[in-house]
Amino acid sequence: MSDFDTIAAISTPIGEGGIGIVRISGPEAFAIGKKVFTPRRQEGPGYPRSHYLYYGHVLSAEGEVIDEVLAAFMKAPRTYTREDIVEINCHSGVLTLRKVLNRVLEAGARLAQPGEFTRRAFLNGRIDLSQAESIMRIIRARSEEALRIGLSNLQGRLSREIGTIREKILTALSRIEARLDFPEDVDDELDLEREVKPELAEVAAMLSRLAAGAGRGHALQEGIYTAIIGKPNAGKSSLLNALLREERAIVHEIPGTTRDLLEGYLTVKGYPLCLADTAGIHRTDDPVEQKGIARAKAAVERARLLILVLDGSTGWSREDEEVAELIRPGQAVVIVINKIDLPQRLKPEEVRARLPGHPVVCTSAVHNLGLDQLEEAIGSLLDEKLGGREAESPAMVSLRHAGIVQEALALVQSVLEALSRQPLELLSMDLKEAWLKLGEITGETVSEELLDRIFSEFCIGK
Ligand SMILES: Nc1nc2c(ncn2[C@@H]2O[C@H](COP(=O)(O)OP(=O)(O)OP(=O)(O)O)[C@@H](O)[C@H]2O)c(=O)[nH]1
Ligand SMILES: [Mg+2]
Repeated sequence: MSDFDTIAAISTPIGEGGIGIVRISGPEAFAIGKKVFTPRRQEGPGYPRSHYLYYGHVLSAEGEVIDEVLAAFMKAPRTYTREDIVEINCHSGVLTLRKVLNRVLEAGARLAQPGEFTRRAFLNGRIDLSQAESIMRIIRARSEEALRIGLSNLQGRLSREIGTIREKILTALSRIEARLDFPEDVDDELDLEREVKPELAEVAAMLSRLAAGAGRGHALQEGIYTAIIGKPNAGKSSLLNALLREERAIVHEIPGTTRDLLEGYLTVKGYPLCLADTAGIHRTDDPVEQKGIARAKAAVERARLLILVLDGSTGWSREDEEVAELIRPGQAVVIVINKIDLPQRLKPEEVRARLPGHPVVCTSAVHNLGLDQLEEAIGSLLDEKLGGREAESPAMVSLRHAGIVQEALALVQSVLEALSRQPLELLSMDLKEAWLKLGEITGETVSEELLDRIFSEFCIGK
């Protein structure tokens, strides 16, 4: 496989739809496009004009019509990949798109790998790596804020911030290196503390700011896994249905109704939640129920947010105690006292005393009471846990970026601490490493394996 052959793929989702696009990119794109596409009108010597839409047909090698299409020929470099591109707008039937793609492959293109079009945009210097990654994030964004972050990163926001930081590290590094290379030229009195420290302190502050926003950015991008837990019959499935405003889960007065995990998506105060309804947790001999309970416990492990449902009509029980013991220290929990439409045997004060430090909300899942308060409580708790809604949203959204920033921050901090004690060689080594690390975000110092890993997460055709 070469980076410069001609590739093709179906670039729209597979399924029935208005249009589906087969995209071809590379040096042979125009030749292949002309081979498979026949314009309806007789075209003159200027054919095909760049960035112009032609009406016509894709024909098989035998001259049979495969589809009626619109084709665009786009000359490099003003294209997505900076190579010649041909896009064929077909009727979006699974079979039609496959046939058109096969015809294109038969005419000399190679099937593109996942993310290969975007990888070429990166390799050809149209976008840097963080911009390439933000394209995937835009496609996958589950909340308005995540989409905004993705778009601002595509426009180069993160790259600019990282660029500034790397520039500052380089300045500090060059001052240290100057002392290393020409010790005699440098005034011994010259104070490293004065020369390098302010620059590096600023770098550390900028990196900390980026790191602080990472958790929130990531949560907004990926969604927050939220488990609804509680003893059998507390009303967990009813609450899921009430929050999703649809009859998703089976609700029944028989305890142990829910056996398997059931998930649904919901946006609460701008946070994308993946809500999981779980089996009621209690001791049981029923093997199916036991499996369900094991899944419920795994969901608790995985969850960033727990909605612990108590039955207000039954009072505190040992089963509630056992469920509450599953909460991990530091885990975000909202406690719900459900069934407030019935005579109450569980007071919020008692719950607060038993499980201190968590917000308590009263609801009736069957009468849709208290749901707004529940959403409020979830929103405030997540604001608190994820670092609040700053005026400016965080730039970072991927764990990869967060990891790199953390590593670079640790290196810069260690240099700052050891500035007057350590040999200059060591300081310079650490700074160089921080500079190189940060280059992995924009792709300036990135390895082939890392590129493979990043782009393999893309979909085919992007
Ligand atoms: N009165 C009243 N009944 C409720 C309320 N919420 C749930 N119920 C009833 O309680 C019973 C159990 O509800 P579910 O939602 O199935 O409870 P669950 O916690 O999912 O139960 P399992 O799946 O068995 O663990 C059903 O008969 C519901 O109609 C409520 O707010 N008020
Ligand atoms: Mg249930």
